Amino acid sequence: MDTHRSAFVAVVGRPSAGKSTLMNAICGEKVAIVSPVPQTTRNTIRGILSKPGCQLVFLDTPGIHDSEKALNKRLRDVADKALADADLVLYVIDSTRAPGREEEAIAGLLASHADKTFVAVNKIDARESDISRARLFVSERLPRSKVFDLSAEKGTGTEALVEALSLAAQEGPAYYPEEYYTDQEPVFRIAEIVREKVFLHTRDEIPHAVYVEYASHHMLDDGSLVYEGYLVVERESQKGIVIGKGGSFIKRIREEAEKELSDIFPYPVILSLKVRVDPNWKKDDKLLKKLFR
Ligand SMILES: Nc1nc2c(ncn2[C@@H]2O[C@H](COP(=O)(O)OP(=O)(O)OP(=O)(O)O)[C@@H](O)[C@H]2O)c(=O)[nH]1
Ligand SMILES: [Mg+2]
Repeated sequence: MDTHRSAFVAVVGRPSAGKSTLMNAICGEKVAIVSPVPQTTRNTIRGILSKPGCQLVFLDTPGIHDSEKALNKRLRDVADKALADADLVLYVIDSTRAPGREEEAIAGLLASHADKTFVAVNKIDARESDISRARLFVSERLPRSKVFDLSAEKGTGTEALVEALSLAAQEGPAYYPEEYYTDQEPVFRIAEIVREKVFLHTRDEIPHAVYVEYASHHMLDDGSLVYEGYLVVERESQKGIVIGKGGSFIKRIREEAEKELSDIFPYPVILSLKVRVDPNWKKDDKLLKKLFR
């Protein structure tokens, strides 16, 4: 019998390049939350693809962003650690955007990993997509890396990439049972889905001002899970926006999240959400380390 192969694959790239969308498309499940807001992902999210004889464990990371703010530094550390832990690297480039300084910095970071780096030129379905510009950028900086044109959103072009990653995986065990597609704890996934709804329905600084704090959970006799938590914001004015007129906004978040969570879990999820203000949460290094790993 053939030997089993496996690999940890770090998914890296600029914010909003489509890393989480691509990982979800490959794993066939919504493992990581997705939104048009840059820096949606704040943790390393594992997505697992098991095929006969091979398991790929994807490490979806926060987009690498040039900035010295404490939060951005923390997100960069999370991505750096995933890179260090990975056997292979999947570098996602948004073909609709001109590669600027940020893209240059990421390509520079990956130069020493070129042999184990696979490049996804993403969003080729979009009207603004410029595949040759992205390919030229890659060929000049990572000439030894294999490049794949794809659309993570439409799920087209991903098979060839998965095939190449599987071939590059070395002999190794299946780290997770075959039916697992992620290793996230239910309470973490619930908080993420709630955060996604906030990201999808707020603008400007609000998405980045929010985190979801877990308080407690319990099961009801009918088998439903009750999750209690806080939407933590930085300012009193943001609290008003997140609650909405007569509680309308938070109700919308709750209802949309509950609906989606009931598809993800085999039991209904009931959310009890409150809003609280913590003006310093983004400056608290200890808290950031605990929240973003
Ligand atoms: N047209 C098009 N849009 C895409 C594609 N892939 C992702 N997007 C969109 O791009 C936006 C960002 O996608 P994400 O998957 O959240 O990007 P990300 O790289 O994980 O972003 P961060 O977590 O913020 O670093 C979302 O609005 C997606 O719907 C694609 O193949 N085509
Ligand atoms: Mg993401």
